[in-house]
Amino acid sequence: MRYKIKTLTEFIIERQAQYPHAKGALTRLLNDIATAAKIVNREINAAGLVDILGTVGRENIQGETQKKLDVFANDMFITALKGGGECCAIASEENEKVISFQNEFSELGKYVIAIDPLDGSSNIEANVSIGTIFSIYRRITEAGGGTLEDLLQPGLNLVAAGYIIYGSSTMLVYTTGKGVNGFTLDPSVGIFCLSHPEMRFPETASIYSVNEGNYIHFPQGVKNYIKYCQEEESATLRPFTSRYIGSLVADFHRNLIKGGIFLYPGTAKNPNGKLRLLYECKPIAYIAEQAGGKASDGSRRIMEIMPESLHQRSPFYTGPKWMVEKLEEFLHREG
Ligand code: AHM
Ligand code: MG
Repeated sequence: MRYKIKTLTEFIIERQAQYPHAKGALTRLLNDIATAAKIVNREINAAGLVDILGTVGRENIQGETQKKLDVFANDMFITALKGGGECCAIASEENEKVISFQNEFSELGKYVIAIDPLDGSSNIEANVSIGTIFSIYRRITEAGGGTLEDLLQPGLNLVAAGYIIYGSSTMLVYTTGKGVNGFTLDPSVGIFCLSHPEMRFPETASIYSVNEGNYIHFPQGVKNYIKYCQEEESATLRPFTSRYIGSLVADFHRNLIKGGIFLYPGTAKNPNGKLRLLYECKPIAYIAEQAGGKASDGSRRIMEIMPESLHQRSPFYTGPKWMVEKLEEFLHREG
C-alpha cells in the first residue's frame, strides 16, 4: 500500500533537482500544461451539461469541422503557455502556422511546443475517451519569438513529451527521457497524483488496434500482418484481440497498459496515412520508446524523421518492440 501520495508537481521538482544547472523552466512549463489540462478536463466533463457540444461552424487547416471543445482546448493551452513565459512558440493541430510569442516576457522562453489540444474529438458526442498530446523542444533560434525552424526538429531532440487522457479517470502520462510516469487526477482536490510509476509495455501482449474498415486499401504487408494476428498459435497468444477506439491517446494508452500494437497505415490514396508527425506520432513515439517499445513508419524510426512541414502526416506503427518488428518483417517481405 502506498502511504505517501506524490503529486505531479513534487515529482517534477524532484526530477529537475537532479540537474544542477536546471533553472526550473521545464518544471514551470509542465505545470502550465497540467493546469490547462485540468481546465480542459473540467469542460469535457461538463460537455453534456452545457451547450458546448456541436460545431462552431468553421474549419481548421485540415478541412475538418472544428468542435467547440477543440477550440476551447486550443485556446486554453495557448493562453497557459503564453502566460507562463517559458515557451516562445507553439505548433497546434488547430492552427495553420506557428504561433509565435512576440511579447517581451515570452521572448525569453527557451522552449517550443507542438500540441494536439484535443485528439480524437470526433468521439466527444459519444462520451468516448479523448486526449491531449504535447511535445517540448528547446528552441534553436536565439532571440525573438520562436519560428518554424524551432518546431521542425527530429524527435531525437525532444526534451519531453506526454499525453493527457480524458477517460473514465483523467491521467497525465509523460517522459523527459528517463522512463514514463503516469499521474491520475484526483478530481476532489484537483491534483495529479503519481499512480503509474515507471510504465513499461508488458512482456506478454495480444492486442492489435487498427481501423479494419480501411483493410481493402492497406498495403499488402499490413494485410498479411493482420491475417497473422488472426491466426491460431498458442505460443504467441494468437489469435490476438482486436481493440480500436478511434482516439489515438486512448488506443495507445490501453496498449501500453495491456500490451498491444497500434497501426495507422498509409493507403494508395493517402500514402502518409492520417496521423500528423509533429504533434501525434513523434510524442507518442518518444513515450513508446521510453516504455520499452518501438515506433516506426514501416521502415524508419519515427524519432529520426526530420519533419519538413508543420502538418505533415506519416504512417504510424507503435507498440511493444517485438510486435512492431514482426509487422516490419511483413512490410519488408512485400518490398
Ligand atoms: P483528430 O486529430 O482529427 O482527432 O484525428 C486523429 C484521430 C486519432 O486520435 C485516431 O487514432 C484516428 O484519428 C482515428 O482515425 P479513423 O477514424 O480514420 O480510424
Ligand atoms: Mg489529432
